[in-house]
Amino acid sequence: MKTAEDARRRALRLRAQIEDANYRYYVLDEPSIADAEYDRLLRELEELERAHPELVAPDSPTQRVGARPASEFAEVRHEIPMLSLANAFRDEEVADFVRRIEDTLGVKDPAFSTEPKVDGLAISLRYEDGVFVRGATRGDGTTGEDVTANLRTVRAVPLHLRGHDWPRVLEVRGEVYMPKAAFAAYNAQALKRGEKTLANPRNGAAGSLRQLDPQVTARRPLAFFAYAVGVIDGGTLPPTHSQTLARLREWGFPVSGEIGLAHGLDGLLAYYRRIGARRDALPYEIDGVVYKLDRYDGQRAMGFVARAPRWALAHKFPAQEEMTTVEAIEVQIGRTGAATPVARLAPVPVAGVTVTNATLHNADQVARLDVRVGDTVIVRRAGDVIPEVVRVVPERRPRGTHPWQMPKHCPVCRSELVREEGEAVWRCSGGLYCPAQRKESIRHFASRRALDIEGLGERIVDDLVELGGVESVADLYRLRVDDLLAMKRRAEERDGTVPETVKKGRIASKWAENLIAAIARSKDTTLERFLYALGIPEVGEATAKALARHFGSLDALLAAGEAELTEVPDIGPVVAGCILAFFRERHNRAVIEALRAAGVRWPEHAPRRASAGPLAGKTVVLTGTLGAFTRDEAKERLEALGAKVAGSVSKKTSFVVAGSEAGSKLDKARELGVEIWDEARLQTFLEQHGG
Ligand code: JCF
Repeated sequence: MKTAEDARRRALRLRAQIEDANYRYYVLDEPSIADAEYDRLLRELEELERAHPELVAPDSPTQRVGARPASEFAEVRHEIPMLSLANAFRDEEVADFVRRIEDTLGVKDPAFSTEPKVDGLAISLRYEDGVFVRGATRGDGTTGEDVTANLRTVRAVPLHLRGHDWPRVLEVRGEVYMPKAAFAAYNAQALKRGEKTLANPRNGAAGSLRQLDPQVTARRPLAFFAYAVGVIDGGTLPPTHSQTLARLREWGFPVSGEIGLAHGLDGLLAYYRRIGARRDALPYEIDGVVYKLDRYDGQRAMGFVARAPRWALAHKFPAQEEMTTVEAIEVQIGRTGAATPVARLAPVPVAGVTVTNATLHNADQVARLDVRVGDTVIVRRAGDVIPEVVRVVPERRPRGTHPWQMPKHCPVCRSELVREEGEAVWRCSGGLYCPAQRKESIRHFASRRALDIEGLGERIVDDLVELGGVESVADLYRLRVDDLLAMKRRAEERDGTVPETVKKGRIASKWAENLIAAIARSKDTTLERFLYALGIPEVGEATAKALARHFGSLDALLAAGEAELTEVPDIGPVVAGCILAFFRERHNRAVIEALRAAGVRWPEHAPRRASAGPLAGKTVVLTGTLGAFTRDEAKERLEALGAKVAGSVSKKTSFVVAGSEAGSKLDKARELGVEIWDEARLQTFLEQHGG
């Protein structure tokens, strides 16, 4: 039985570990422990606090969730108003801004703190004696809403400050946002479950913070960047904004890693272009950059106009959303037959590119948005992703429109479109009879990360399938220069274009020779690329790599059943089922044999057969901290002896290796009567078996 003192000490230690993990993840951007480990620490702390309620403190990490739903938000008056920023779109406007500061202050090329302008929701966080006491939205700048309970659920918001020398009262301002990846993952899940999707990361952040039930907010993957200080009392700040941001970081607040210091107009514009070029690569949405005069004495001298400071400017990027009309809704058939509705749009420039098509994802999405032919819609193009329809503008709907419906038949091969139970996608049932699926599978096979056949572009694949007699990827390797030239002549006749093959015979034959050479070069490949190129459903690059590593040769893989397949790390019954179904298909077997016969080849090695090692057929779970090796090392060594290392304990677990501070998995193992090894036993075993 643990004494109260033991429990208190353990709780302190757990809190420190959890807070440290948060700090490393959100502030330093260097994750230090796995999600599962984090969850385990948090669960242990929860259990401890449940057994010893006197240990619960408002700033314990367990208090991030748990507050009860509210019926409304209280108002919060901002002691110092939360201002907005003046906007600029053109370089000249930035020049005016800089000139005004230079003229007023009588300085040349002053220093500016520069940062990306994150597309989220502005909030204020109040700390008293280092403890988070209140969080509020910006609202109209004077009065916001008290969303303390919701902000507590945001792990990037510190519940108490780190370090030292913070003012007794400190109000930190910043932006709550939803990272792009978290937004995409959230929507993918929501679509699967048939729930409402979020329109964009910004709405995601705003909507999540305005949930009356903090439990809902807690499930939304929100993050936070600090960018300014409001009220302070009982302490001082450094003389510049950039130093203040560095201080905030030390106190535990995430600050954007893209922050910089720039001098004069040229420095600002260079920063704008640099961030603009990196925009798509950033893990969060931004709509511009913010310049702030760095010195606070300069800021005070500049003062304010109306609602915005004269010492700061938001330099915006061109809009990524525009309005246009839907001229038609068509269905595109992908490699696996998935039918994707696509809106054909009146051409509209969006952030510098003319958009004429936008994806509608699937039939459910069309129904949810209720997009109809004739509608005016908002389209969005975020970086390199496919443009999408965000929403309909209902006021602009013309009379006499009808809800859209998925057609009954494939627009390409007329086969029936079918939908599996519980699936969001409709598929063409034509299989490889459908030219659209054949074309897509050839494109995939030839793509850069697959067999990488240079010059086998979109148009040529269309022509090869329609006019070149190419039925499957295996036919590519039978093509000769003459076949390509004949195909091109037929394409020219069909299109009524000037026959280049006649006019510039030499050039045309050069093109054909190059393509034939590229096809020939692609024969020398790797098993991993080959497996990926086959386009087996659910087998992406990572799975192809794992399969190649595990089985070593195609024949070993072809001979594998479900039991052998699920021995491969990260392959479960669903993926195994897809692989088996693919290889069971006679046509697929024939294509593979034809490819091998044509000379497609790769180096092979003996299978890393699990059934060979002393731990063959055993499933092992690792928990707690091991002293002598990292988790990954232990996993690798166990796998080398034939074990499958799993993440959770079940009746099928052969044994659990428990390091120090093992928690719920160890409890589960005890509960189920699963064998438990300590680290010493594992070490002895590995030594004895040369693992
Ligand atoms: O990232 C932002 N959205 C952002 C908004 C950054 C800032 O530095 C801001 C802001 C709004 C007002 N600064 C102020 C004064």
